Amino acid sequence: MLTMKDVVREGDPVLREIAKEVALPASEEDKKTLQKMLDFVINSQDPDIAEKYELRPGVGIAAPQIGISKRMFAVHVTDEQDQLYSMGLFNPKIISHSVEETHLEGGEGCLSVDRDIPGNVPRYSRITVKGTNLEGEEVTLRLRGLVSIVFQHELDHLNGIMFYDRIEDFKDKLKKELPNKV
Ligand code: UDB
Ligand code: ZN
Repeated sequence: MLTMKDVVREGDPVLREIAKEVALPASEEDKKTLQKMLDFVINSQDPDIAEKYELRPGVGIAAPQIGISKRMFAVHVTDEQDQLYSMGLFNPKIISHSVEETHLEGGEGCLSVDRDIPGNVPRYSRITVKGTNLEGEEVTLRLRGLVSIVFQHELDHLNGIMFYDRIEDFKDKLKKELPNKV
């Protein structure tokens, strides 16, 4: 069973790598790993298990976060209409997205980041994602709201991007543009 000890933290170079495509059909080993990641997020949301193993209640985890630079992630998250998205995906890809952007009120955190980093993280409001699930089926998902933000956060991990890379730091921007004025 995966615990927080298995979660690599900020500063580990694996979090900055571009993860490699998973060869399909997925090997038994890759399926086992992805199922363990899904079990981790499910377990982390069970109050008794979370307390016993000191798990942070997570909604998603990407393979680089357990030190495996492969394009796969697991999510266990309920949308605003009470629909549960509980799945592992191999080689997920955004095939289209809205122009409109959104952000999580109160910013984002990350299982691999042990500090609070405030600021809005701009995300697409709506995305269409394609990938292959643990059953080996190709799936296409049209997502919005929290679920869409979780998928985008996990997809970023596969491309070496951390949520705070996307925070618009207006002060820093201003410093670069108007160094004499700040
Ligand atoms: C999380 N959970 O799992 F808006 F019901 C975060 C942690 C880092 C705080 C545990 C989270 O945001 N839960 C949440 C948010 C809501 C409503 C709700 C539960 N992740 C997963 C992660 O680090 N994956 O790599 C961070 C999230 C920030 C935005 C999406 C993923
Ligand atoms: Zn994260």
